[in-house]
Amino acid sequence: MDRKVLRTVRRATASAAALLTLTAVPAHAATHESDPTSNAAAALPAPDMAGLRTVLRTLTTQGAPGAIARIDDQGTVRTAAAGIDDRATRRAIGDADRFRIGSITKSFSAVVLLQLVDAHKLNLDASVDHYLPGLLPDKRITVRHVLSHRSGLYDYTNSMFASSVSGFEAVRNKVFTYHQLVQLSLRHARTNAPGAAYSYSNTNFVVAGMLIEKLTGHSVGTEYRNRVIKPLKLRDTFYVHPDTKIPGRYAHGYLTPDRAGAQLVDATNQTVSWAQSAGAVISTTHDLNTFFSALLGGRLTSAAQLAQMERWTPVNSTTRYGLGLRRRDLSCGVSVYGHTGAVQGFYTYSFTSKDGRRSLTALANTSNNGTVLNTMAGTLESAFCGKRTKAIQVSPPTGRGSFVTERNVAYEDIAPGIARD
Ligand code: REY
Repeated sequence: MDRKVLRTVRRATASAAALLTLTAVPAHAATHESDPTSNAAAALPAPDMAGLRTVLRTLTTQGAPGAIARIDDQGTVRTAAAGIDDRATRRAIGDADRFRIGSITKSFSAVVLLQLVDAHKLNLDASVDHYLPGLLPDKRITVRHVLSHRSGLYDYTNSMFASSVSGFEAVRNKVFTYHQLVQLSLRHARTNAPGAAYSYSNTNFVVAGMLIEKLTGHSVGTEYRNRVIKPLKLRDTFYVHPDTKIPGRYAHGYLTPDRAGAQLVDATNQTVSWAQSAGAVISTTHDLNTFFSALLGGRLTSAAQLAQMERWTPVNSTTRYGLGLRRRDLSCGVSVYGHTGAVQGFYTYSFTSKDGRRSLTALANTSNNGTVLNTMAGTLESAFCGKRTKAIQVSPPTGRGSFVTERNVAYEDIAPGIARD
């Protein structure tokens, strides 16, 4: 790659990372701030496609075999790709490739539950115990606490994946019940009192899956299909648990071992039973853009329930969490709405504008690589901030060093428990 281009990307990535500075925003009870105004797609600068392609190429130099991005903008489609989707055949990665979306599944689960609120079958402020008696040890934990990661339920994946490759191999073909996963969490002390702090935990969205099954009498797969996949005609979106294969054309996912220099592990085939309603959906860039456009465009829930999803708890200086929904504040002042996903072999970012009319989904087919994850944040900058070459100076409020390592910030953003890497 051209040296100058690479330098520009490095600067852009560094400035994006600086903006992700962890200023340790105290995650008290939800603050419910309102959103910045005027983030409608029409008011956004044109996407920077050259910048986006450069970010994708950079990802392939940082350890991702391949990377793709797709922008859907009021009927205009823009795609970019770099690298390969299969290290054995060396096939080029492409926009039609299906992949595992990890925690973006949480947004699907939240939508199902908010539709149930719309149908008066669920009350966000009721105790989980009201619907699932005896499951949790603390009756003060509400449905809202669970969907906003404020329950204090320990994330059992922290201990499960303390060693990334052996932890993964131990569960890749396992089938867990939801109860078993909750029990794994309850072996550990809770991280906070209900409602007192934000602490990202897969356990919360396992409980969400249990609520879906209890209230509807159907599996989460059936509910995703009936309430999201079919109405939005998402032809490339699947919930196949406990099947281990991705149907049709797909990108292989390559897990990066903890030991530097070790060979990537092909992690494509797995049950994802350790995540289920917290992370087991399969999709494409097209379908995820359609999903978040529909959600923010108000086509999946009532306006009242979308407003509930957008009651924000601070995570760090640039990220907030609603109900199964993230908000990221970009360097140009634009806020975008969506989710990130990390499942072995796949990192995904999927975000849309306030009105849902411009969406970006980006995939890199590796994981457990903090550099790749952070560089991916650059796809949001290119897609929503357009051409911005000037590096932004971040002055830390404390006067201490502001350049917290990219690795910490990104891991915190996806799942804080992984930060110990
Ligand atoms: C699980 C470990 C990450 C991923 C996780 N994913 O909680 C949910 C999400 C569904 O937020 C694994 N990391 C990796 C490790 C770290 O094993 N020791 O990066 O492949 O999407």
